[in-house]
Amino acid sequence: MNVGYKEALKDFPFNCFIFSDVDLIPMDDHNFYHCYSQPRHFSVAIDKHHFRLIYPQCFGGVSGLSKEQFIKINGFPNKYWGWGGEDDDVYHRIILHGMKISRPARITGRYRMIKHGRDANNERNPKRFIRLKSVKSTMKTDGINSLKYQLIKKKVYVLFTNITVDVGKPTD
Ligand code: NGS
Repeated sequence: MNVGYKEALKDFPFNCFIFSDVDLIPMDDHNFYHCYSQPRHFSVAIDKHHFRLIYPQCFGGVSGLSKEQFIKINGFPNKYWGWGGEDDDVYHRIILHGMKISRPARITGRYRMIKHGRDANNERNPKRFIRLKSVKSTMKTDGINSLKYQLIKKKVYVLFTNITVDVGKPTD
């Protein structure tokens, strides 16, 4: 997410960023992908979860933040390796900065999740729960201001740009 933000800004001075899991397909085109006065959670009703929000603090799937909102929260954390928790970390960052989550109505925010197995090297991250306990202090130093990566390949297509990067290995 952070790499996408950084790389997109090299191409154009965007002021709104939508982050979407690649397995989520919106079902209703009234679910407008633009930025709102508060950070937006778009994927509120996923078929896999019986078209319900699985918990009120959920911010995973498809989300959108203005550049200003993104900078305020120092972007996404970089210290979550493997599956889970990074979106909950962002939820806490938003709340800790005095913002609220904005959402579409359940009928509009419906999605289909493409069925797939777990990606190789994307096991559940056992450290996610402990990390989530210290967001208030870690958000200041872990985020867009500490992002490190090496650009390997950038291929521009008509509707999207495919970026390959090396993000290194976990250090703690
Ligand atoms: C929570 C995860 C989130 C994840 C959400 C939905 O449990 O990162 O499930 O996942 N949080 C933690 O593990 C702490 S889903 O079933 O849609 O793949 O986004």
